[in-house]
Amino acid sequence: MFIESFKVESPNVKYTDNEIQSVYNYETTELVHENRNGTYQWVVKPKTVKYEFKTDIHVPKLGVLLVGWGGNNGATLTGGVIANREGISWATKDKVQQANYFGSLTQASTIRVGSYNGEEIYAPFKSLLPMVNPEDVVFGGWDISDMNLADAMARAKVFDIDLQKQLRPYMESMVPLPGIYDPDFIAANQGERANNVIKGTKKEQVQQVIKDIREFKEKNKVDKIVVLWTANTERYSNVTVGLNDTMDNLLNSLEKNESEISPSTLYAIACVLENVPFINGSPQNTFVPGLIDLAIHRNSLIGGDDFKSGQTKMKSVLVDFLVGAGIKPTSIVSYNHLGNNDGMNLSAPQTFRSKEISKSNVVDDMVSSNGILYEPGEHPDHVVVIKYVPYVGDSKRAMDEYTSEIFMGGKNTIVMHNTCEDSLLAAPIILDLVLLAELSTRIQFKAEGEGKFHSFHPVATILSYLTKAPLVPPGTPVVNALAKQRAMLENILRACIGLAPENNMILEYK
Ligand code: NAI
Ligand code: DG6
Repeated sequence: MFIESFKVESPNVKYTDNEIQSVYNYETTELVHENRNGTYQWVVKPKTVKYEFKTDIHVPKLGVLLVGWGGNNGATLTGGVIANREGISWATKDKVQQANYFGSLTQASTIRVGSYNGEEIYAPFKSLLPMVNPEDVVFGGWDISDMNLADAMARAKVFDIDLQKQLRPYMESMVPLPGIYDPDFIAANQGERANNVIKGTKKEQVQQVIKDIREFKEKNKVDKIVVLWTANTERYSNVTVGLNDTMDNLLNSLEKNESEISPSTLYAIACVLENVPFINGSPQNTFVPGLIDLAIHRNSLIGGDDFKSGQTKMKSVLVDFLVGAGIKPTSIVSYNHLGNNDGMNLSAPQTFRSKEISKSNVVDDMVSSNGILYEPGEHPDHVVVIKYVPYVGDSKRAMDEYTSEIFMGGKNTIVMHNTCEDSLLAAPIILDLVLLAELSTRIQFKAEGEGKFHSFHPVATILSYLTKAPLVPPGTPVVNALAKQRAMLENILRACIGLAPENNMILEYK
C-alpha cells in the first residue's frame, strides 16, 4: 500500500518550528586483532554510539547552475522540469505521454515505512525529510556555446517533437553565460562550439564565475545555489607537487596562471570560495588534492564523480549479486557506442581515458569483499570500449558480457544489451544530486562525546549512489555496490527522523 506522507512519534524525535531533532542509536562493531594465548585472532565487539541529528526544515528557494547547460543533459533536465511544472503532455505514436520524473530516486522511488494489517506500507522517498520541489528550482548556467536552450534541446534530439514544440516558448529566452574554455582539456573536435567564452587569466575567470553566481542569486532572488558540472569530459590534469597538491599550492598556481589547472577545477575553486556546493558529473579529476584540501578548509561541499546512469549501474548491481551469491566473475567486457556530442568528445584518447578509468574501478569493493573467491590482489579482466557512431545520436547502445566461474569448474556467461537515450537517464540523476546536496547542507549531527553539532564532511559521500566513482574523504572506503549505496543514503535520512535502518528482518512475521 502507498501513503503520501507520515510523521514519526517517538521520545527520540522532536519537531520544532525550525528543525527536526532526533536521537539515534547507531549499532556498529569494533574490530580488534589481538594476541590471545600466543595466537592472533579477530575479535568483534558490538557497540552502540548515540548520535543526535538536527535538520533545518526551512526549504530554501534553490538556484541550480549547470556548467554545460546547453548540452544534451542540461537541455533535457531543464525541459523535463518545465514539462512537469507546466503539466505538459504530448502525443507519441503509442499514446498521450504525461511528464514524469521516472529515474529520479527522490521523486519517483519509495521507502518502506512498516507493516499495517499484514500489508507492507510504502511512502515517497522525498517524504523522509523536507526537500526542495524540483518545480521551484531556478535553472541557469554556463556554456562555451551561446545556443539558447530551445535550440539546444532541438540539437540534442532527445525529446519527441510535439514536446519540443510545447517547450520552445519557455526555453528560447534561456541563454547560457559564457564558460571557461581551454582547448587543451577537451577534444579538439569541440572547438567549433566554443563561441561563448570567458576571457582573461585563470584568476580572472574564477572571479567572473563568482560574479556570475552572485548576480544569478541576486537577480532570481534565490536563497541558495548548487553548481553541477555536466560539461564535456576533460582529460585528467597532472597532479604535481607544488602545483595542485595542497590548497596553498593550488591557489598560488592560480595566481601564476598555471596552464595545468583545468576549467572544471577553476569552477570548483570559485564555488568553494563562495561556499556553494559543487558536484562533478563527469569522470575527470576536477578534485585534485589541492582542491579537496581547499574544500575541507572552507567546509564547502564537493561531490562526484561521473553520473552513474546505465551500464555502470547494472554492473554495480550484477557484480554485487554474483559475488554475493558466491559466484566468481572472471571477465567483464563492457562495450558501448553512442552518437551524441559526448560520444564525439570521448572519441579523443585523452578524454576517453578519463571515462575508462571511472568505468573500470566500479567493481573493486565487491571483488575485495570475497576472499573465498579471489586471492589478494586478484581481479577479473575488465575491459571498457566506447565508440562514436553519429547515426544513433543520444540513443546509447551498451553491450556487456560477464563470464563467471561457477560450481565445480563450470563457466557461466551472461550477456546484456541495453538501448536508451543517455540524457533521459542522466537528467533525473542530476536532479537527485542537486536536491540531495542541498538537503545535506541542512543536516547537522554529533556523536556522543562531541561537543558541538557539525555538518557532514565536505566530501559528500552521501551522494555515492548517483556517481560511478564516488569521491570520498582521504582514508575512507569507497562503496560502489548500488544496494549498499542506496541503503546508506536512505538509512542516514531515516536516522534524521529517528527511524531504525531498514533491516529487512520482518521478525514480527517469523
Ligand atoms: P554534451 O556534449 O551534450 O554537453 C556538454 C556541454 O558542455 C556542451 O554544450 C559544451 O558546449 C559544454 N562545455 C564544454 N566545456 C565547457 C566548459 N568548460 N564550460 C562550460 N560549458 C562547457 O554532453 P552530455 O551528453 O550533456 O554529457 C555531459 C557530461 O556528462 C559528459 O561529460 C558526460 O560524459 C557526462 N555523463 C553523461 C552521462 C549520461 O548518461 N548522459 C552519464 C555519465 C556522465
Ligand atoms: C559512453 O560511455 C558515454 C558516457 O558518457 C556514458 O554514457 C556515461 O558515462 C554513462 O555510463 P554508464 O556506465 O553509467 O552507463
